[in-house]
Amino acid sequence: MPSSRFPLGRIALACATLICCGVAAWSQAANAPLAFTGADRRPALSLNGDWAYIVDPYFSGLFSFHHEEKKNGWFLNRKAQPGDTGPTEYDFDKAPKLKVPGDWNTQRESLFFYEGPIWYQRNFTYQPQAHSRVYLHVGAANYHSWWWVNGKRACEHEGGFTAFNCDVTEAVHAGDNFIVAAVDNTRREDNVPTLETDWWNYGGITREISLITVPNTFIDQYDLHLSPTEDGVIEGWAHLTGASAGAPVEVEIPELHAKAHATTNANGKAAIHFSVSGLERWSPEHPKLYAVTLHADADSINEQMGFRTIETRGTQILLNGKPVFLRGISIHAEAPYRTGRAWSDKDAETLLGWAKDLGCNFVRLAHYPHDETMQRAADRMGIMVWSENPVYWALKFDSPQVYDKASHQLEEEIGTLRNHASIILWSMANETPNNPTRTDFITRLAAKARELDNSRLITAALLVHAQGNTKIVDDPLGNVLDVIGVNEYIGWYEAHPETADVTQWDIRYDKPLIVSEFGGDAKAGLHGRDNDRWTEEYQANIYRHQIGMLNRIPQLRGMSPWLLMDFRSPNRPLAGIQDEFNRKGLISDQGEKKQAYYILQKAYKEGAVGKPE
Ligand code: GCB
Repeated sequence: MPSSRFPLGRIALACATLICCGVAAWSQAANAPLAFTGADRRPALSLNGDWAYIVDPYFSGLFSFHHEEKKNGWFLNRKAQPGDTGPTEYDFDKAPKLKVPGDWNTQRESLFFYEGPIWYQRNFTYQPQAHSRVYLHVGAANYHSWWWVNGKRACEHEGGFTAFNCDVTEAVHAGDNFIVAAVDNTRREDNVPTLETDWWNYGGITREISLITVPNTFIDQYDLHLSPTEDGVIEGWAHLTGASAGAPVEVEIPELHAKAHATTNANGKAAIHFSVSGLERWSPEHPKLYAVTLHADADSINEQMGFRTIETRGTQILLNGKPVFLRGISIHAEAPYRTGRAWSDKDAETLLGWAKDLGCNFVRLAHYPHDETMQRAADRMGIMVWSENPVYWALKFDSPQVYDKASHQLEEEIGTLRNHASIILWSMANETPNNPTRTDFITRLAAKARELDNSRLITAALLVHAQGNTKIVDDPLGNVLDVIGVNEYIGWYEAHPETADVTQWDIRYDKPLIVSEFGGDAKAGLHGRDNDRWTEEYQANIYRHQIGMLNRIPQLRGMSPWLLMDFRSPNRPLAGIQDEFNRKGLISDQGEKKQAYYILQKAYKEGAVGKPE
């Protein structure tokens, strides 16, 4: 049954599936996966670990030789029996293993460039509890995945960077169980992102996976934030599934001796509004988190949450009512030292620890929603976050199905991450082509983001154009943004680092501006003169001249240079220098700090770049 939460999105996704893979009956039969807030706070049986895998480039585990969906596909996890009338040509018990979480590309040399379907299987034992529901919680599987439990369809999911939850209550039983999944990272024109990106298309179950148990009536989503208009008031809502109107919901912050009582309406949603006194607001200088408990019926969730406000006033960004300058850096979800997709607390703490050491109070988590472990680390460490939708470069903006995919991923991103105080900006897109179809698409997406969460600011990284030495920011998308992001590569893709000294900015919006990217490649340890491309000196020279230029932009309220750490990209084949890495990191993938790191660090620590007002 399609879920009532995302009815339109799911129908559109079902159609898209039918076209691309011919799995006609699939989406109707399986449950639509749901986004939950705080799924990682639920009691869980971890399914991390070794999973058997079978590489299946022709997807013959699911399709017959005439490309019809098989009834006896590999999801049955069949074992050959004496007397069988035909062969069983797969056996998960004899298959090799992959670590989950983990992309497959960095675990097997033969899978390094692989794009296509791979089957996963693992056994688990389970004891169902009375009056409860069981969900398979998947942190992320890139890009398209199909899930079966004990041979029964569980769900299908599209989108490689958002968490989802499949209801498997009817499929699990007491004792021995098994899960089979097919994960397909094939790039397609009508996917989000689309065919072209500048990062590695890491495939697989890339984030943590577990079974979570909830009572029959439970809180699937909740939103709590400090009111932007009423001093000392926390407001928001909680949504209960399986509840009728009038169900009581309670929110408690023991440290503040604060308790709120609310009741659900006919849609299962309870509006929350209560006063607190003595609240210490979350900020980078004081990342105070409170234990918060939500109760409803037999359900309860224990959260760790910070409270702060974020707004704009003219060209200023106000955090807790005070102007702030966002000293940032961009970050890909690339794992430090081992490469591959980042997922662990240690990955998050290493990346954000470097950002802190650099003097940052802000990070741009590009170019897709990062793992919730990253947002939780940012909450703890006091780092403001720009969280981004994978609307990257030239999607098929004229396709309603593509819009539905982008909008669905945005719903999952906000639905999952909405309570992290660290997130101050939802970014709608990166470097999209300036035309009316694109503008209409992203305008609708921004309206959707505001409808889902009006307590944060909306941004996007725009392209700029130039007349002589003047950079002009006039993309009409700027009209729908609260904060304008712009990317520019003076000294790398255009002109020379020194050209920044004579560059003027003509910004047609009276809004705060973030230079969301600038930079250049340098191979760690490669030295030369300031004008020798690929050397640390060249990159450092770009940063020196950029900092001078940025200080001449009166409405500049933040920056997130491209980027903290080198990352793998198949677009970067230059042998001996790039070797399939984008080398614009201030730190190499092996943790070596380049010269430009120290230049930016000095500017941030001495307050020599940017001003809050
Ligand atoms: C950009 C993109 C980013 C690329 C970067 C580069 O403008 O937004 O994804 O990786 O340039 O290095 O070219």
